[in-house]
Amino acid sequence: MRSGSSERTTRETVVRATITLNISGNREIATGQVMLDHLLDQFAFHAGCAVEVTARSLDSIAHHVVEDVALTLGCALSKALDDRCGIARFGSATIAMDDALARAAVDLGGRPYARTDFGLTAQRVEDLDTVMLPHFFRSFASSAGLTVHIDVLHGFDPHHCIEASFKAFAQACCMAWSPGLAMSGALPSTKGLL
Ligand SMILES: [Mn+2]
Repeated sequence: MRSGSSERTTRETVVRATITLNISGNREIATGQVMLDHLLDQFAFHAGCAVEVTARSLDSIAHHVVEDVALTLGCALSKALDDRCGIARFGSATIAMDDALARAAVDLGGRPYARTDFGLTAQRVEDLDTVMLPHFFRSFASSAGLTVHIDVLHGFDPHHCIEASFKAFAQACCMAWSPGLAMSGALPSTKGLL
């Protein structure tokens, strides 16, 4: 079973994260931010993984919590992927949520890159500043060792646009870390190194 845990303690936050792949287990997420909790819960459910995340802010700055949760969860994911042998490596999904249509493509090959276009004009959704969304995915990509491209193709309700993006990212990740039919347990790279 692929599982990984990570802890990050700074003068700004204390974050703990555990992720177990391909299991419909616990989703215990408490970051102190309701929209972030909601999005991570959607991610865990639709990626088919168990996720535990707790975050405590030491400086009451929301920006630091979002960034550090992304870094810590990404680090836990990298540990869960271990040597990355046998995974499909690539995944993609397009998800509809009422007016919103979001597409995500993922490469779990160890190359950190995130490009996101949420098409949002809203500056804030619930208690989340939307400027934090690209930052979340950049932070997650850097510590998880993944490439992600997210595009909201249509949509006018910002909550739907963001939630559909996390669901698409979740399904793309699930496809990418599931056993690759062509891989037979091998490293998914012709280079011989990820
Ligand atoms: Mn929602």
